Amino acid sequence: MKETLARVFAVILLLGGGLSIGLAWRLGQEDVITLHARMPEAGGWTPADLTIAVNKPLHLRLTSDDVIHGFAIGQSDQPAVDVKPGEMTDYTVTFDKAGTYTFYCTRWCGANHWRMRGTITVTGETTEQQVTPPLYAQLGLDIDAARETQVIPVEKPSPQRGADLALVLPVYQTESYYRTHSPEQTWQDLRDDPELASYSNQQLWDAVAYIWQTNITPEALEKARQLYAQNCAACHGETGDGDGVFRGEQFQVQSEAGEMPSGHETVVPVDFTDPVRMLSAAPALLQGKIIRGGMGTGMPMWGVIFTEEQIWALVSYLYTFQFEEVP
Ligand code: HEC
Ligand SMILES: [Cu+2]
Repeated sequence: MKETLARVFAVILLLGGGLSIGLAWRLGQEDVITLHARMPEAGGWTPADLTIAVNKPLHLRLTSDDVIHGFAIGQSDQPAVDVKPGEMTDYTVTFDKAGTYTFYCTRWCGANHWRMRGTITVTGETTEQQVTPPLYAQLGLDIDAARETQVIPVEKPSPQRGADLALVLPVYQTESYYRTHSPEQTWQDLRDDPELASYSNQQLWDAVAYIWQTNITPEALEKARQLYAQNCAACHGETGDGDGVFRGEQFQVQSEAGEMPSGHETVVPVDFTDPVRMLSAAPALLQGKIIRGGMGTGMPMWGVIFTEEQIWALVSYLYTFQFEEVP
């Protein structure tokens, strides 16, 4: 009898112990959110909208229900992590500013990969922040207007050759000039300059390439090259000719509400090697398109993903498809 009692007691102890451990575990895990990744056609991120208070850590456990995805938060330095089927990846992030952030998939998981986004609302006091509108908006540029370069260079403009004119060009080399003028406008300004009357059209195009090159550092260009390979090449092509692997996909026009494509119209990715199109585009215009995306086309909006610096670097990188690069 005594022995049986002791046994029952032991079982109760064990059970009780187990229960309290379970309870402690649950309390500890309370604010951990399990975030499921699925290809956009199968639902994308679940949940797709997260909320956390400012300065409070957001604990996520990431897992995939189909293929490998990646997870990153836009405009953040925190590196992307892989999200694998059958595995849990812990990810913790703390926001020190209230606002809305975008998280997104970083691995090409299918034709709709870039639609795989979600939002994190960070609640708390919003500090008064002066938000400067992007340059294209400040300039009142109509970024959707049709453009066509009238004067096409015979040879690919070379910054190296253009450096010969460096001494006669100081006025045109400022960052604000570079960002607000298309290569063609810059060329025209040079052509109209009586001081430069003795130079040939091609020499002035080389000078335009030189002005471009002086407004981007090799480091920034290298970072942009990587961003382009990861985020843009699948549509615009490795060589910028618009012939990426997803070129064959139908670029369908989105509905006004931004729903998944259902329309019949298609728009193909822009060919960045086309001088008729690209030499008439100012950096401010390309920046605007990258920030905003192509209204209703397959061009994603990147404003919420990249920092301003990254977008300017990408813009400068796009001209490498027009100008010769200095080795
Ligand atoms: C899912 C496919 C897709 C991806 C990914 C994509 N684009 Fe595009 N992009 C397009 C399409 C389609 C257009 C044409 C849209 C339009 O004309 O409005 C376009 C247009 C543009 C334009 C406008 C060019 C012009 O002459 O008006 C720029 C600039 C651009 N993309 C840059 C980028 C950059 C930079 C990235 C990567 C960060 C990128 N795109 C990623 C599909 C894509
Ligand atoms: Cu994905």
